[in-house]
Amino acid sequence: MTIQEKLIKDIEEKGAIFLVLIDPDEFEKDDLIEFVDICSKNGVDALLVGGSLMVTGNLEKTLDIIKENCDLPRIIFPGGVSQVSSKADAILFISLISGRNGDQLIGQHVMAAPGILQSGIEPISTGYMLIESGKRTTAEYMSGTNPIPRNKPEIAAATALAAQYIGMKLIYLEAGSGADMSVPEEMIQKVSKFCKLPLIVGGGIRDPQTAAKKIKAGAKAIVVGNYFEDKSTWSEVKDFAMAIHENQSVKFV
Ligand code: 1GP
Repeated sequence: MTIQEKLIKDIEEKGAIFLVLIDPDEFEKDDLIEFVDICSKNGVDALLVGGSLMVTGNLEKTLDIIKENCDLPRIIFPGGVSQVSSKADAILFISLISGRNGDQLIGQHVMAAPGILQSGIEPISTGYMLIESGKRTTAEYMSGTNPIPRNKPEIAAATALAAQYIGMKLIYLEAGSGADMSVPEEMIQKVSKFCKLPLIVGGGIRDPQTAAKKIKAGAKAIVVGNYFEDKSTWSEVKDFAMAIHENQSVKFV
């Protein structure tokens, strides 16, 4: 079974899935060992690994530590073309479809594709949309693009539908790591009504209640990163998982 098939199967069984984002720049080895153990025992469905900057270049080391300490799928969430590694299980092959920067739509992909083939990891085609969330985010700045205005759900819905027609496999609505405001429920509702691809929502989600609201609106995967960079929050991993898995199961056709 591919990682994409496993994610879909988990969504169908649990209603929605819980993805934790690990930024290799933010974790010391001992903390990482402890944290991934907590994740694997408390309902996290897969780990995303990556970051917009990756200052320390610890991607491979981080992937190794995760593999040694838990069985969760490791999916690279790349901030750039250098973030490809055979030590992962899969990579979100992201096109920044909210923007009009050709390099982020296809240019980086051309450079990354041979390395992905060589690494043997599974690329998962993902339509990635930045959504306005208060302050300007790292992702907006680094990509040189404008986000979709948060009061324009119809633009997000049309963009997601276009990605579905193009043949992408997942949609990711992104408010940005540590965003002041998460993706609005109204937008999630509209996108999930128009587009039949599994919808990932992340950025600025800091409590299980907010995660549950996104699921109720139609999200099929919730990403939490920044909030778990403070050890004192790790006891809440289970609460997030329960809030996210609580809902009815679904079937993708
Ligand atoms: C960022 O969507 C992810 O790319 C997660 O966001 O770090 O704010 O949880 P947070």
